Amino acid sequence: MSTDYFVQAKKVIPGGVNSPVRAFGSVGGTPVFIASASGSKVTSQDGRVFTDYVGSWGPMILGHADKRVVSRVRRAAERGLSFGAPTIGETELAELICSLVPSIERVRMVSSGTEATMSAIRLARGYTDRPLLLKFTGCYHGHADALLIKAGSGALTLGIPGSAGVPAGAAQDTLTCDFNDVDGLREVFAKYGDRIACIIAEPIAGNMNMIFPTPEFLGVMRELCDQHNSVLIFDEVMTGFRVALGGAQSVYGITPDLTTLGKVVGGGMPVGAFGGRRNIMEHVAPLGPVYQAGTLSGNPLGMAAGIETLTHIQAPDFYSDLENMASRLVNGFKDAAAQHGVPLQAHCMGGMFGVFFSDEDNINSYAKVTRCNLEHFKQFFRGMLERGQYFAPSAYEAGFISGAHTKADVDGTIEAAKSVFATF
Ligand code: KE4
Repeated sequence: MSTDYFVQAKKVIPGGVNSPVRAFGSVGGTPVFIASASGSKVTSQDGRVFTDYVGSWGPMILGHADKRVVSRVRRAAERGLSFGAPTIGETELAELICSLVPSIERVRMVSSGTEATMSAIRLARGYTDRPLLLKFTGCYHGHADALLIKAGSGALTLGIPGSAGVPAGAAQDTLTCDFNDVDGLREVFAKYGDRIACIIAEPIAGNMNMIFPTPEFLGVMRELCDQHNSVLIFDEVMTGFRVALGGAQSVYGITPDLTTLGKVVGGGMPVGAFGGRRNIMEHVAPLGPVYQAGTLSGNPLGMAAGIETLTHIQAPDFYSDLENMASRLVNGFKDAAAQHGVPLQAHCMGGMFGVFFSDEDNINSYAKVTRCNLEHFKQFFRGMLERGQYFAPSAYEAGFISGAHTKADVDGTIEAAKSVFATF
């Protein structure tokens, strides 16, 4: 059973997991040890099958073990795993990224979203010769010291929005503001504008569940960065190729100076990327003075998975089909909850969705998210797990649907939700 695997894992791995949010810390019980996955399903080490709405936290947009992706990765592996030298696969993925995200004129591959955001911030500081960065409460940009300030995702889940080990010197140059607080954002720039190197923002916040920007919020970021010559970084590690083919920036029509990518861009392999305006990116070594490097950056297997994934998400109707499936799910949840008098809000964009146990409508702030009913979430999470439905073990994470999810999958999930809500 998973309990035995967990006991064994904890003897050699802190908390038995290689990333905290996987530990089921906020929902209780033992994490499910996954043995395999295919399409919309994951299979546990003890043989249970679940319909999966985590998708490895976003990367598996085509579905698990997509035959085209696996085949390309296998062929790449047979030619060697890593060379530490340039390969044409890196150029091919870079060209794909630049073609799909027009604001990206030059792009550098790394091996995680954390590396992407960490590097983008160093680049913004080097380009502007300024120290301050501005992030938003509840947003998560990976675990680099300067970004573990009022962070979301696992940090928020575990109630540690900061972190031990981050010295004051690393945190002192990080300013924070509430997501969607336009007045607060203007005040911060009025006070610090000429020292702010960059804003880093999730254009749709996906690490305090899923929070949309208000109509003016992203535009005001762009206006203030232009006014103060600060760099606007959209962290699209989660939203990139997830909410739309061109990411959130293509939905809202706001052009950032830099974009960070992860998750989908690697199709399940360890790939991240940062890119943007040529005149900024040319400050990156070896062209410029901002150092950034990585032994496995541009790894051939990661490039193979990314190329195949970014190729197939361009299929006609891929995103409309994805959003139709996500809409079917969230509308099914809302109807099921209403039938049983369970306060629930839910929304989606592309293949990403958020579900909130709250009677407040228009959940558009960190404060509203933290007022959601955590006990209801735990009851939902555990009940759904018992019914073969695998959701993120945290009330502060978004959910994901893949191109492999079928109406039968989603209708089965909705039936399971009806059965769970009947127990509320
Ligand atoms: P990674 O270093 O985990 O590849 O990416 C960090 C990151 C950066 N930016 C955004 C917007 C992100 O969502 C993430 C990572 N997302 C979390 C899930 N919300 C990863 C899951 C985990 O930490 O295990």
